[in-house]
Amino acid sequence: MTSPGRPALGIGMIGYAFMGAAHSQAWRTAPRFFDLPLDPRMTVLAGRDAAAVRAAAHRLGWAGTETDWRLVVERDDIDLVDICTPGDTHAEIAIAALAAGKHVLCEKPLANSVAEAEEMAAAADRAAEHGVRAMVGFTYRRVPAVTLARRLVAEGRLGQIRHVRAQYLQDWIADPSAPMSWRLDKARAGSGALGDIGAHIVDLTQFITGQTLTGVSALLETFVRERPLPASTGKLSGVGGEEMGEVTVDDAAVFLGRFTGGALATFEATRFALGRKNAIRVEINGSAGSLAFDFEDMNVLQFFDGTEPAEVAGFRRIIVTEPEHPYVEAWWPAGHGLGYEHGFTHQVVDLVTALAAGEQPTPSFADGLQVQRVLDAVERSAATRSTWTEITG
Ligand code: SOE
Repeated sequence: MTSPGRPALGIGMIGYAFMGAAHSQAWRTAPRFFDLPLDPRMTVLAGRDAAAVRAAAHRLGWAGTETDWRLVVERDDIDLVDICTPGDTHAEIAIAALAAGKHVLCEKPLANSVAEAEEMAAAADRAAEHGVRAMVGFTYRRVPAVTLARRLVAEGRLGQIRHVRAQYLQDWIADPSAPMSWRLDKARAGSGALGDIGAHIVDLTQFITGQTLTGVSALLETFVRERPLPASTGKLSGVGGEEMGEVTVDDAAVFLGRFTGGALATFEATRFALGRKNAIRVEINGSAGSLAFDFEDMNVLQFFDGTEPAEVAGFRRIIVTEPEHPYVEAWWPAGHGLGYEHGFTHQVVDLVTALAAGEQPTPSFADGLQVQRVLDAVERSAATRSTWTEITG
């Protein structure tokens, strides 16, 4: 679909697995439901396997394909590069794209190390001098109930924040026979549950509270250290004689933290919480009220107003589907609910709106770098068994 009369925004996307599919639906859907100031064109999809990338482009709605991301970055009809590849390629692609004058949307976590994230943030600063923008994809910020939570905190409805409790619970590798994948390989993913899902709750809690973490004390654990390889490249050591690969990342991360405003925080990120599929839970207690969110009930925000008389006070279950709620007016009548994919669509809406206004979209690469510093502090704290590790920089 094209929007005549609006400046075109040529998109080149790199990668087409889970995140590529999620971003593709967002680029397809955003202009159909929202009145965007620019006309995003799904111009080219890049992947190394020519036949596979052609099939993916056809399925996901991309006009053309390339088998080398460098060719995407060089193309004159590309204004924005959308990076949906594993973390080990983020820095190289993003820095090259920004140097070529292309806006960048990069999947989270921003990078596999603080050093890479620093280079990316510096590249984004240089590009911003020429009006070229970079954004990192912490998409859960754009769940309407989460955006509403931030709004309530900013309005002072919670008073002074005292406790932040956050969990990200999944169970997709709780079974030891679940195969190796790039997400379990430190060289490709940077870290395990910590960077993949812990990064989300660090970003979410900082986003909702408007504060940042100042230090952490952490534990990391890898419960299953070898897993069957899907390909035939590993050593033979499994019980059934199957080829096994070494898991080089954490399976779970648990840490304490303190926020700039003095709030005490607890975080838990695990892929071993049997029965919990994508339970992102955030609970915040302030001097005037409390909030609770659970992604497994993502259209709901629980709010306790501590200023109400005790005889009627209690957590209220706000169904966040009213036209007054963030992003909702563009969608369905009240009560009809949104899903996982809508966060990605809202991300495109906010990004395109900021680009058209010549403004910096958020979260920026500097925000992504700050989250990376938190992840790094967690790893250092766990490795040194130190009781407290400051987040500096
Ligand atoms: C896998 O754990 C994963 O796909 C993450 O990589 C995503 O960021 C999260 O949204 C869902 O789970």
